[in-house]
Amino acid sequence: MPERHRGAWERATRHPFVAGVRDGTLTESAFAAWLVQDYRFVGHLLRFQARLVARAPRSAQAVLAAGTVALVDELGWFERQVGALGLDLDAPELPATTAYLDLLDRLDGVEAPIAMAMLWAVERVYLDAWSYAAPGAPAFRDCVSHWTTPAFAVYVRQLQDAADRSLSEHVAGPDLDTPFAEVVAAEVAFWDMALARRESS
Ligand code: HMH
Repeated sequence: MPERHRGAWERATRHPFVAGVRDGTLTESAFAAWLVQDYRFVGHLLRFQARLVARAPRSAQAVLAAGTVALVDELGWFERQVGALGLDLDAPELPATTAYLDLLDRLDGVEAPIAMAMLWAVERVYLDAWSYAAPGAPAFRDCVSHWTTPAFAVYVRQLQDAADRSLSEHVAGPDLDTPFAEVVAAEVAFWDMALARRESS
């Protein structure tokens, strides 16, 4: 799938935000804006994924349920990061965040195997983006290692396998390109949003 959308995938996974994490040129305020908005995103992703567990094929339940528990832990991780930097978790939701949450809500209404494939895309884009940033400038290393641990890579692979399996068993001739392009565009807009906040937040 990333191969068929090479240009867009690179814009999402080698975005200037991620390049700034890598070389240390990312401003603290852009990072702070991203952290607070991503906390909201993960909170919504948890709800999306919990509903997906409930409607997924039997063979996909284990990986989705384990991932759901991991998202609960991840919210705690965000709270610790945000607390350490003294940021406000109640900062307003920005438009690119709202647009991405709306996309998750739409994916909540598509067949479960397609929604699973899109969940894989959401996670894979982070694996690739943070891997591109690795090891990252010292200030951002904690984040980089969070999304580049071998366990996260294994999870992303398991999601892919589970999505492939349920697509082949349950959906004939799915259009994955349209929702995939939407996910990747939402990722680019999310990074753009954080970078645009570099002076103001
Ligand atoms: C915007 N995309 C965004 N945030 C995340 N935390 C992930 C993907 C991966 O969970």
